[in-house]
Amino acid sequence: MVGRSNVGKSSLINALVRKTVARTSAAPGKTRLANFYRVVVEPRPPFYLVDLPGFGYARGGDKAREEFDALAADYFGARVNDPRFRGVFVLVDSRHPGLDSDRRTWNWLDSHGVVRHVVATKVDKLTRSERQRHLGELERLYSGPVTPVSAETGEGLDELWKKIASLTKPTAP
Ligand SMILES: Nc1nc2c(ncn2[C@@H]2O[C@H](COP(=O)(O)OP(=O)(O)OP(=O)(O)O)[C@@H](O)[C@H]2O)c(=O)[nH]1
Ligand SMILES: [Mg+2]
Repeated sequence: MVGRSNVGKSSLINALVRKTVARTSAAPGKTRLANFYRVVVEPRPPFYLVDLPGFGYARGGDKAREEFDALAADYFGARVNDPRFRGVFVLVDSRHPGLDSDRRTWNWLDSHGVVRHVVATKVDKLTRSERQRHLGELERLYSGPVTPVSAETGEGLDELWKKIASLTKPTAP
């Protein structure tokens, strides 16, 4: 799970596994380390969901940003060529489509050949007309399908599980 601070990465993990495993907070900058969650859905082989610290967290100043950049470079640098690393969900806040920092992250992942998918969070907060407008805007900006989700109402979690299942399929030997 990759995305700006406070976009709902940790909440989405909790919603997916229907259990509070990840710490969440109304204030940005909650998750400070990469957290690995081993998920077992019988009879499939276990896999890991990874909750990364958010980017764009201003309060910690340059130091917090440097720390995240270093962690991200370290995290992805060490994994992009590892076949066990299956891809990234880029979480964007459905209320704010088209933020530069989200676009930069998407492009960075693209340039490193990372399999990625856009997840629009907090859709429960959108009005009906915003929903249509913002989701359309996101699909246009990211040139492809976007999965709208809400950790609050559970919307989109089934679709996300399907996506996870296809990403984590065992590869042929
Ligand atoms: N209404 C609504 N609120 C949400 C949703 N998902 C997360 N939130 C709220 O958004 C805030 C941030 O959620 P987190 O899951 O901690 O965000 P994060 O991306 O892990 O943040 P960092 O760890 O700081 O990077 C919390 O107050 C959550 O309750 C959602 O789908 N709907
Ligand atoms: Mg978090």
